[in-house]
Amino acid sequence: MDSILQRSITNEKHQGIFLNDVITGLSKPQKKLHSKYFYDEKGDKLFQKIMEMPEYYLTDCEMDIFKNKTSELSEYMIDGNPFDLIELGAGDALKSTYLLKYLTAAKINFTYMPIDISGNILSVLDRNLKKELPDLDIKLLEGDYFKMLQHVMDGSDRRKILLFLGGNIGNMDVTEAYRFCRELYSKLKKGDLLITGFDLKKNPHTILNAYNDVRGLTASFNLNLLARINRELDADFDISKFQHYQNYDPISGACKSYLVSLVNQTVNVSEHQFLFNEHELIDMEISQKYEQKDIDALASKSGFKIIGQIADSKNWFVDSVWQA
Ligand code: AVJ
Repeated sequence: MDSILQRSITNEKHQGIFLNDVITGLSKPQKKLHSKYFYDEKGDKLFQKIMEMPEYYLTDCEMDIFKNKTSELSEYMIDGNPFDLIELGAGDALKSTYLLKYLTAAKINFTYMPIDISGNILSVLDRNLKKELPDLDIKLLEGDYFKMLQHVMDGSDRRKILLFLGGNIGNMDVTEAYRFCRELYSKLKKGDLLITGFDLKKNPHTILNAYNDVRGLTASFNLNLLARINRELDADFDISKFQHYQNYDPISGACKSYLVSLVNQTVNVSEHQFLFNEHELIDMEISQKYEQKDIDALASKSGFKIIGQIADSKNWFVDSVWQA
């Protein structure tokens, strides 16, 4: 089976958008960088290491669901008609592979369509899946979620099931998450499904420890974005003059990471100059934690109906099944 690699934009255009986002973010009164840019080759590797840390429970929890509750999960998906299984931000698809194996073994007629902005990770995924599941019908989509989703929807009348796993929705604040779900809803047809992972509120120490790890991997993950900007955008951040600071607010559920400037300094990015005062922060990432009422509100406000939900054995993480 041939997997067609669809690309929405060229590399040069990618770089242009990256530069523009960095300049815009660092020009704000509260300096901000977007965590979606954490994932270059180095960042991918650091995130792999983060997922292997015992403190970082999210992956283990969702793995528990996909490994041990696969049949329950697939019951929501199977209705006798062929469908497209579209994974937003597939990465290495470690979790979804359990589902793909299950559906393939059950002779379900579906096409797997992973969407990712990293073409590098998609080719790795393709190679691995070809080995493990030679009969899987797969179509790789490299680029922006909504552009690729639109591309897939155009002229297709097959049922769609979207996967948005790993607590990726956590990288949006509550308003952004609502806009995101609303936009997904507007692209889907009635009856289509969205399956999303939510990391739940729990003992605040457990949450903070997952992001404030003693080995400093999360710190390196954040600092790597400055290094990436140096590598790709002709910039001169002195990485040793920034320090990672992590914070969790158990009331709002926002787990946030910042970089603190340790001195007064000037940083050049292409032709632009940015002044950092000592102690000034760059807002780097949010990992939003949810409680059930927040999930219910998000689903109904964006037009979906919750038809099922599967938790891991500790009840720390859920995959929520929504119908358009
Ligand atoms: C990939 C968004 C789920 O927020 O938990 C891990 C990224 N950041 N450690 C998360 C991340 C710091 C992760 N997600």
